[in-house]
Amino acid sequence: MIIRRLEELNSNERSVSDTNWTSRRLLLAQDGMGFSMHDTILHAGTETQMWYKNHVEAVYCVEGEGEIVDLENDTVHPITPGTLYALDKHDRHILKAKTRFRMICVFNPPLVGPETHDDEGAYPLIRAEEAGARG
Ligand code: 9YT
Repeated sequence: MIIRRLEELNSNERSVSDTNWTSRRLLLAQDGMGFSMHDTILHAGTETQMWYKNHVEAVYCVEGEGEIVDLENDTVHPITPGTLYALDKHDRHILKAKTRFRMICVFNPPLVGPETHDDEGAYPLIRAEEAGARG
């Protein structure tokens, strides 16, 4: 069994930040669950364009207010606590945080740890074996 607490992740390599967000990576590929799980804070006022070509992702909002723009069909959906979106078709999208936004994110295949967005808003596909024994 794995027990892990958010406060343990805030100051180690499982806490990854990019310009618009900080992601605490609770479960990673090397934990052997078949998915990764992240507690992500998006900063107020930010707009982040993403396209997870290599992953599917489900995102559950637990704090804050904003919206998602589905760039596949130019629709906009409000996102508030209790709303889930699932990128089952690798959908290109923009996430707009009106306030500080807190999301629980699940990725398949799982992230291995250090990934940040590339120019297209994607994460590269890194296999756990390539990443070695990253914590
Ligand atoms: C909601 C959101 O930003 N999802 C992307 C994942 C997040 N940036 C992370 O955990 O790396």
